[in-house]
Amino acid sequence: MDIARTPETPGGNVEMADAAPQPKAPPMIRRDDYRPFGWLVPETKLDFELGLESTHVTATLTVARNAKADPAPVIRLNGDGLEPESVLVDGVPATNWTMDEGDLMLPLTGEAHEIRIATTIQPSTNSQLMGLYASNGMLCTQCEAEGFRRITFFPDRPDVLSTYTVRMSGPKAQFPVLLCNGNRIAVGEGGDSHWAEWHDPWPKPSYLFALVAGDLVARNDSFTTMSGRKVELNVYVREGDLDRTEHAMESLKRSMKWDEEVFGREYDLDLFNIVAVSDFNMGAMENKGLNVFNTKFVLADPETATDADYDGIEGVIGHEYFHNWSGNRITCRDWFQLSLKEGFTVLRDQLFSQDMGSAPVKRIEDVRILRMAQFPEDSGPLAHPIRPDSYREINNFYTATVYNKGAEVIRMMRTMAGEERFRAGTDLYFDRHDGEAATCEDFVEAIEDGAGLDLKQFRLWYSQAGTPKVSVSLEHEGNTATLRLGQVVPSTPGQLDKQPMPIPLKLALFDRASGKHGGEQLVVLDKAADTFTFDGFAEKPVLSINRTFSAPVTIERDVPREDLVFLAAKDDDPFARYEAMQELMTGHLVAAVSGSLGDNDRAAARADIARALGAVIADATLDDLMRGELLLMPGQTHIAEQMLVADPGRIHAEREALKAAVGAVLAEDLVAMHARASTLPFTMDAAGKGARKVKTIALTYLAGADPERASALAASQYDSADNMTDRQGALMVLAGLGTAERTARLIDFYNRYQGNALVIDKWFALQASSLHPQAIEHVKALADHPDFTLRNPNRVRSLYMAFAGNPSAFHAADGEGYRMVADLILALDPINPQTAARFVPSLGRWRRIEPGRAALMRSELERVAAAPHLSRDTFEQVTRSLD
Ligand code: 0A1
Ligand code: ZN
Repeated sequence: MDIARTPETPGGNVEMADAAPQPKAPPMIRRDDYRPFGWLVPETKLDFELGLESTHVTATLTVARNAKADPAPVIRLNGDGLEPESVLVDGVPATNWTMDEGDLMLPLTGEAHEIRIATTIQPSTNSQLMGLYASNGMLCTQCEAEGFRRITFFPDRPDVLSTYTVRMSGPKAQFPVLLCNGNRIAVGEGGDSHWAEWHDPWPKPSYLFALVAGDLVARNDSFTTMSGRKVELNVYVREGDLDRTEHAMESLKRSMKWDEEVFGREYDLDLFNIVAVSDFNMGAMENKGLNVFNTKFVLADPETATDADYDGIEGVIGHEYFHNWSGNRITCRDWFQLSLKEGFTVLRDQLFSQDMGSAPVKRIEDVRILRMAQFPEDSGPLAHPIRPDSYREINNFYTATVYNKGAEVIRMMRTMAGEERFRAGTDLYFDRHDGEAATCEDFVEAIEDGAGLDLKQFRLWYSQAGTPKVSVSLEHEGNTATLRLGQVVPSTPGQLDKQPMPIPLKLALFDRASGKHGGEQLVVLDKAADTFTFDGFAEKPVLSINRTFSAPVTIERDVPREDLVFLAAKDDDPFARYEAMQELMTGHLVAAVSGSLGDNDRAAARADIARALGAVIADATLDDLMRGELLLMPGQTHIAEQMLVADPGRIHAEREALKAAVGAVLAEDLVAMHARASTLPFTMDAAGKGARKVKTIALTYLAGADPERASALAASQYDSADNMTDRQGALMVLAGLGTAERTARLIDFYNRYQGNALVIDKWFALQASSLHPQAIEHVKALADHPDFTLRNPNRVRSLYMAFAGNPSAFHAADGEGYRMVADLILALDPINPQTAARFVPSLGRWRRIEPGRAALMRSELERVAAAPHLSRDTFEQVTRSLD
């Protein structure tokens, strides 16, 4: 039954005497309903008496009427699961307060008051990991988006900025380190206890508050800013982890320098602390001066972290650091503006990583993430614009759309303006809105004014959901090439009619004979259809379009295979080369799956693909990092996205068959590439990383064609590995095979790294994502493993996210995979709703899956929806998915 619509839609819920009671839907929050808060809170004083079981909090707020808001006789102080122990107004106990849905409603008569409220919270039972919680004996906080209200009563909304002074006290032995935002201004001790007082001079919203208390050690360093100020830097971890923090610290210093050079942004406190915690719902959090990180994005050494882990750490450290300006100095007016800070900061971290390593490879990786995570969101029931119009639970909107598509939208502005003018736009934005809670509209206006762009129509990218489809055809007559472009922005839930949007497309027209083009051009398609002509082509050129992925769209074109082979080999834009290779393989797989290929056509396509891949292996002008990208097969999600309704079983079979065919044709080339790359010693430079990348890719193709040979090679790569990239790559291939080498290496891996949580996460994930035909059984057994727990989000993700992303297992035709994920959601929801709700989208794709499986997926969603006491998070995702 459709419980989403029943409580809210007028007339949609016909009350019947014998109908089961409907759960009450959490209220819908709407962007249009924004009103400024009636009160300002210039100062906030917090006093924490810390304990794992029980922490006593006294909050003293100075409040004053907000002249820019409607008069508010009652102040609403948000609370979640709190009980006020005492409420004082101007030092006098108040009795006239009431409670409303967890919030404290306090009538105030004057222009300004001091409010003091005491509460007691229980960090050790806080399994949601929002607010103040215990993790491995330490205390830490997570307040974005609405966690602060689980600590004390407060106007917990991003447009209420306050200056915080915080005192915390607790047992010295248990909590030798006491940290908060800003600068430590006083310390003291008495008996077994000690205290510290912190002051943050920068007004901030409550979601940026942070506190950490625990037995931690720090890697210490410093950074001198462009104006010559020395900033103390610390990366705090548990004692045994200190020697795995060097990369994090170096990444932080590189981020600080880069933001000065590229965006002119200087750090604004004398201290910057990072703390790593092992229980964390997300990657990391940008609390002012006290970033809290998931250990996954701090700890690394070559023995335990892969090259991807190293890159991830650099990117996330950069991301959180860059938030200091794009997020903290300028924050969001309300949560609908989340992409203001997240889209912009993702773009900033992407550009940073591009500059630190291989720019084209980073661009390809970012596009792959967008296609894997965001395109399905945009074409499914949870589609929303980068600036949503409504939500029930804001946690559900920390999405690939808000983050990654948000970054693409700003990247398009940068492409249209050029780097220099874009910088003028961002300078103006930082200047104009420093210290404010701003909107996406403020950002667009600043870019318009600063960069000199007209973004009137471009604003549609903020309000329209859905990935535009751009149709492309090229005709040739005489000396003229005519390019016809069309665009359709697909309907999405709640948005049936869409306007055409400006789509900046970088393109080049290649001369077939010379393999050269006369210069890259930028065309902006801003109508439903348009035509562009290009003179001076005696012969029909080869079109390279959406180079560098200049717009987040799907290109639909009928292009001869030989043109793709040409571009894959000759395009001077590395992204376009990758794209041509992907298109070559995707085009074939889509045709093969939809049954439109005869045996001869199939064989011819496979031969062409193998030849193109062989050319990539042989191309001496490529470095291995890029070679690896060109050799990657398109993921199953990407292939499924090309079809209206997909059959995961058939896609999997065709994709594996192509892999096997290529592996057979190129066996000797792949083995030679593996041997050549294996001679390189371990280094962290591009050559070293590239060598490791192509080694494992070679194994994956070989595994499809000749499992015994691949297994032997993988086992030897595993046994001789002196780094985690090689070892994990080899084990990934072995985990998918039924050979003798598999079990021994899996046991060895576990024994070798037992006790190292981040590596044991990999051990779970490798098995859950494996191609092994019994992967489902393995996942069930792993769920009963003593190291598995629903209380640690990293562990849950390592088993179940990996499983939900493993098409052959998750989409088992009998629906067992769907049942397992629904069971997980139901078991996890009462413990950690935020993480539980993140598993819903995998089942929510049912409309795009063949009818047999679709019915099974839907019925699992219905089973979840029917459960009593669902969290707001899961309720919203499940009901939207069933709508
Ligand atoms: N602002 C953080 C993301 C984040 C959001 C919510 C969290 O709470 C569970 C934690 C982190 C970022 O973009 O890094
Ligand atoms: Zn962020």
